[in-house]
Amino acid sequence: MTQPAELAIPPASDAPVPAAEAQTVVAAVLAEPQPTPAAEEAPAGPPPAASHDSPPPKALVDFMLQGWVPPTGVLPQPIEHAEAFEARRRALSAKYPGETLVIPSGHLKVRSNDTHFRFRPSSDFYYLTGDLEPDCVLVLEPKADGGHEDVLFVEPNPGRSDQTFFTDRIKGELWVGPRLGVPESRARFAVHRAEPLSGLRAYLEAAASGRPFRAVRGYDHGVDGALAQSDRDKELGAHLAEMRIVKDALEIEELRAVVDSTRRGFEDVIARLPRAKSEREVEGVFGLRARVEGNDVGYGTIAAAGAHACVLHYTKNDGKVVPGELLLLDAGVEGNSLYTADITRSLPVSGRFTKAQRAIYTLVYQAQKAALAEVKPGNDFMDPNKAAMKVLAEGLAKLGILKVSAEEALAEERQFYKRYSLHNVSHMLGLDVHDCAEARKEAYKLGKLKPGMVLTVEPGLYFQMDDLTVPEEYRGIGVRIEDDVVVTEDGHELLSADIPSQVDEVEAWMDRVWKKAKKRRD
Ligand SMILES: [Mn+2]
Repeated sequence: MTQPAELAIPPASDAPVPAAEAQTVVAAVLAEPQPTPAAEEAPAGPPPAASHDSPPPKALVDFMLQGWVPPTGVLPQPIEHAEAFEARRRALSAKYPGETLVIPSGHLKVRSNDTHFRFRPSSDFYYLTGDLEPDCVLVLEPKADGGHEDVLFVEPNPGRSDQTFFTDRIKGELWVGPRLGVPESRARFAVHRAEPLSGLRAYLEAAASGRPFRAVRGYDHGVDGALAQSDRDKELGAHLAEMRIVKDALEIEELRAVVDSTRRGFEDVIARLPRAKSEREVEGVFGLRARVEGNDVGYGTIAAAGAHACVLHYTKNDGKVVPGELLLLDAGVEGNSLYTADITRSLPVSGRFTKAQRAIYTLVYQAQKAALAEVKPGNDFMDPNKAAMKVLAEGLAKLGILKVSAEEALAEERQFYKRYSLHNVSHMLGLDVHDCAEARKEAYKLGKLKPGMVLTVEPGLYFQMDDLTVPEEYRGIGVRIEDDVVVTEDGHELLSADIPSQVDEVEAWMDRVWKKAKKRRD
């Protein structure tokens, strides 16, 4: 997936909050409770019901509350890799001595009326806890003797002790399945303490009145309402993004696994291509792999056939798949660990590139090769981009598409090559497809590549159907080649090396997949 050339970098401040300011932070909140949609914060009173529900008579409630196997009281085992999540919390703790830190998971989001999107926690919250449940809030509470205590606020699980298990269609166990509850969450996520969500507001108000705090914003109405905003929050967001910019060993393993799933998803699509009628079908086939092997796709699949490939984020996927054209497939499996791949291949629907497609494809491939050669520690983040754009500009001049020399086209004040290349070639990749977007410029776009960074390398060329500067034979051709790489101590490792990208190798790959699919059918 491509990203706009300019990253939005929020201003940041490290300045300590004055004590007086800290003491007034909750005033606004106390005066004015924040209205929230029913699904996003449990309202007082009867649990959420729909207009087509019937309220249960008292006799039914009494009947429903009895006759169940009593809970065992056995606490769950800690999640796998609990020590990696713990290490991240300690690293965060060390950065902010004496400050309260608040990181929410976020809430269910409404799709329409009373239906919701499948829940996916905020990346920072997941990175620090491994917890996938909605409405939770992680608080790092400073200890008197240094360090922090990890406090996880969660929705309690009343079991069969009140009627909500069968009447609450948002949280009831018989509506949406079981959730952990308070002591179970403490055991599962190996935090120091877990507390019921009902105590969060009073806790935050008390905590914020006594000492400086920072919160990750925009995910939780309760948190945003209870704590006054400041630049310190943005600094916390930037710091978390910068923590996540260099991946630990576990994260690189997770990324390796989702890139591999994504390869299988691409092969599913290739196997289907001879029969595929539409871009929707391509999206669906890839989506099946993503749901079978992972959590979901990490972003809206771009299944852009023919001239749709010239629209960078063509996620409508409402067109036909026509033999002779290219299919630009930009897709990534998001694993159950929420790390996502981000791969693009431009595939000839019929299995063979035409002469014009081959010429453009090869140019993009050469640009990617040049960019990859610049992915090594100590290089500027922008070095791969510069290398790719030089190759593209020279190629465009050679093809007669650029009417000025490559040098003139590359000049800062012209950048004419961008008419056809449109976007930069790299972004960070991890829990988010455009990972670490809140990092400060000097740590990301204007920074150096470091071992452990995972980024995409994805040059493209896009010739619009109505572009009179382009020879007719190339109009409507869009090519992007996108791979995922990890920076190593002495260069880089191509995580997607098993997904062919050289022009002849792509044709051979498609042949292989088709032969295998035929064998399975016979
Ligand atoms: Mn991308």
